[in-house]
Formats: sequence, structure tokens, C-alpha cells
Amino acid sequence: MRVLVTGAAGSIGQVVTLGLTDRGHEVVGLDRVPAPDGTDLPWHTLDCADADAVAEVFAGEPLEGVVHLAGHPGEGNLQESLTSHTLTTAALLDAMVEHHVDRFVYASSNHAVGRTPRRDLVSDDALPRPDTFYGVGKVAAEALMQLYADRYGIDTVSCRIGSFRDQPATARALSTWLSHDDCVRMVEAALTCTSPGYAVLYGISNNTRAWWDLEPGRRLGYEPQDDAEDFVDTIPDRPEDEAEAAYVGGPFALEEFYRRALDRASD
Ligand code: 15L
Repeated sequence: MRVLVTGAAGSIGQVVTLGLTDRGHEVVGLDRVPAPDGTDLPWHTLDCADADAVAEVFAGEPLEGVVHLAGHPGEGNLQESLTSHTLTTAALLDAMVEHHVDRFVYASSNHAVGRTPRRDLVSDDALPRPDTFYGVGKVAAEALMQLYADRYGIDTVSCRIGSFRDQPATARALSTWLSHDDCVRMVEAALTCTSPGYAVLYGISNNTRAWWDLEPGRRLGYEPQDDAEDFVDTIPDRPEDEAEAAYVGGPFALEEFYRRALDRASD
């Protein structure tokens, strides 16, 4: 497939770009920064929140799908979060409608449901329950994906990613870890599965202590192979472990993340 990968210079972007290329896909990279040294791909340097610039890319590139990974990976104020996650998604979906590109794979986040108390396995029928403005931006992006699937028949898959790292580093990550290889498997399944409509999957590895249900992903062909449990002996005990296990969003649900929605000049 010929796919546009946004955020292609980022940590997930570099892994996904390489992984999809290795699996025979043709990748077009897009990021706010130029291609990292040694990258040999068609590349566009622009901000996805710039709808005109995004439209220009689609006018010049034949594409079959979009993998939207761009976005600030942490908490910001509401305006920053909506711009980084929701407006970028809107600009891409509008261009997709215009140019008949009908597959959209999104790096959403567990923080879209992060304020869900940690009890039973959380599945794809969980109601939106963000833990931060970051999570609100992801929820709003997912709502747009549902809208564009319903209105225009674009297939949109929201991957609610857990903790993407080369290996798990905390007790929480024993449940939330997504390995590099599983991340590539996840994106490829979301890109190539048959007619998902709007679908949600949880982007974690096959972790023994998983907090999120892997079945919605398996239905789309995502078969994770790694397990954080293999690293259990390397995980240190930390005083914050208990508090981070109260809600599935872990640290993002803690009081230290509470802030006003909008900054004031007096801040
Ligand atoms: C995310 O979505 C964030 O981008 C990342 O910074 C981590 O907080 C991760 O989730 C996680 O929950 O571990």
C-alpha cells in the first residue's frame, strides 16, 4: 500500500516507517521537521494542523491510506491539545475525502479512557473517559473519525496505544507496554483489515497483566507476539506504583496533572 505516515520523524514514526517499508509498503513521510539523516523516502515538512499545506500534499501524491502518528505525546493546555490531536486529524480527513483516500489509522491513546478505574479489562465499548486535556484531544479526534466513517464511508481505526517503548520500565508498563515489533504489526493490521468502518483497538503487546482487551484488535488481525512479563525482573519497585494503578491512565490521572484548561496572561 502507498501510505502517508505523519509524525514520521518521531519515536513511533521512525519504527513504523521502517517496519512498513520492510513489509513491502511504500511510505511517504510527513513531519514538522526534515527527514532524519539516512531516510530515503518521499518527505513533506509541514504542520498537519495547516489544512492548506495538507491539501497540497494530497494533490501531489497518489495515496491509499494515512497513518496519523503526529501529535504532542504529553499534556498541554486545551487549545494546544485540540490543535495537536483534533485539528490535525480534521485536516487529514478533509483531504482524504477530497482525494478519495479511504483508510485512516490513528495513534490515539489509552488516555482517551484513562480516568476509567482500574478494575476489569477495558474493552472497545468503554465510554470516553479522558484523564487529561491530552486525552480530550484524542477523544475529539476519535469522534471525528466516527463522523467521517459515517458520512463518507472512510475506514478509520483508532489505536489506543499504551506505553510504546523498547522495553517496559515501570510496574504499570507490565500491563500497558507496546513493543516496537507489535506496534508495526498493529499498524499493518489496521491498514489492511477488511472494511472496519470505525473501529477501536488497544495498542498493547500480549502482556500477561494486560489492562485492556486485545480481542477488538484480534478481530482486525492484530496478533501481538511480545509480553512485558519477560522483563519483570528488570522492573524496580517505585513508591508511585500503587497510585499509578488506580486508574488505567496511570500518572496522567493523578492530581499533579490537574491544571486550568486555558492559560492566562497572568500565568
Ligand atoms: C501516551 O499516550 C503518551 O503519549 C505517553 O507519553 C505515555 O504517557 C503513554 O501514553 C502511557 O500511558 O504510558
